[in-house]
Amino acid sequence: MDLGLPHFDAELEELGLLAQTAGLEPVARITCKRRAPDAALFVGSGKADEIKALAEQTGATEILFDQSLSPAQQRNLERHLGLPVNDRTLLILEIFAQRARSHEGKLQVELARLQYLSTRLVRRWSHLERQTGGAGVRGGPGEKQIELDRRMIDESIKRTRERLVKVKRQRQTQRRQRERRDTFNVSLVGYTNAGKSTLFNALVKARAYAANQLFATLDTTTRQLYLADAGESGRSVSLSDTVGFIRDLPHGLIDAFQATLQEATDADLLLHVVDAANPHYPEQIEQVQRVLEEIGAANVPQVLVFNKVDMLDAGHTPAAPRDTFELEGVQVPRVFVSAQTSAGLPLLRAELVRAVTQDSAAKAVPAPENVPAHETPV
Ligand SMILES: Nc1nc2c(ncn2[C@@H]2O[C@H](COP(=O)(O)OP(=O)(O)OP(=O)(O)O)[C@@H](O)[C@H]2O)c(=O)[nH]1
Ligand SMILES: [Mg+2]
Repeated sequence: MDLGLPHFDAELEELGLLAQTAGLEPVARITCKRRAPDAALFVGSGKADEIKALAEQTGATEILFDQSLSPAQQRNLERHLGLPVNDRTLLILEIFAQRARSHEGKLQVELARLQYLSTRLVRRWSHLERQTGGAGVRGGPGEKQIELDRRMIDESIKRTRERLVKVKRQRQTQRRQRERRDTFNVSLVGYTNAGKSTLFNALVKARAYAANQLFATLDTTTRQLYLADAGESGRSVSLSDTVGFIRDLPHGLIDAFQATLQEATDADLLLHVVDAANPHYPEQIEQVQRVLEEIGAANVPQVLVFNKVDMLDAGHTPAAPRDTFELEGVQVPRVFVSAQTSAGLPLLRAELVRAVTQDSAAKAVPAPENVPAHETPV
């Protein structure tokens, strides 16, 4: 069951898909309008009773909120409804925990979970601090316990970070080796479920896990892609498939997945894959742009790949298979493809060849000529 404002239909749909990805089955949804969330229950008590009745009627075993709940609201709701209550952030964390396969992925998820937990404790802690008398008496056992928990969590965060730094260092060594090989690095980015892995497989004839789920991919896979038409002897580029983005990606996750997301920051070119058959693709493009900014990849050149053209209705088929699309005031090349039927893939390859050739040309120019006269080369 989910809760949100009526005009956030798409967001509720996405919450449902997230729930399914986590192995839950949505049985009912309920929305409510409120000027401000209730401090104790998030919703009003009348609405809470309504949720309870609906849950009983549908046999729901868990309640999901699309919005973030404070620890107090979560506890109060669980008490009021007699069922476990979770929010979107927790759901995403749960999915990441289920999906993580590599050592690095597991460490990243663990770090995100610990960070989430630690913010909750901080809030609960300040909540207790404000009370004098009552349950959280100053210096009482509850307070000591929280301080103990805090210290343990801080310790775990520190340890997990250190382990991650080690793994990251290995990754960076690999990256440096790649740079030495003078490879052109292409990264697939895009909203979750846009078809990145399917496109990756179609381009490099690999078999990365693709599924109609959110966050099917958590770990980065990289393969060489040979472009016969690039230059006299052809050239190979390295193509990486990586984790998908989603609106309001929990902040701890961005931080924890920095190493994985770094793949995009270090790329020479981003193939920004868009699910063109999803009516909400403009919002999804915007969300992806926001994450790219956050990880410092906003200035990496992009090619927009409008995927799933095989699913477009007759009235919505593109006028031209290749054009440009305005992205934050910049005209970006756009190609329409279907990763599933391979339609448009030759055009996409041609786009890659163009980018690689341009890059080679730029690199072929002797360095001093690249420097404007008024600047001193260092
Ligand atoms: N009809 C159609 N379906 C596609 C196409 N490309 C991908 N799909 C489907 O879309 C779903 C998601 O594809 P994935 O390749 O797993 O998407 P992704 O972007 O890698 O998703 P995450 O790893 O979860 O972020 C799968 O069910 C694919 O079969 C396409 O061109 N046409
Ligand atoms: Mg994928």
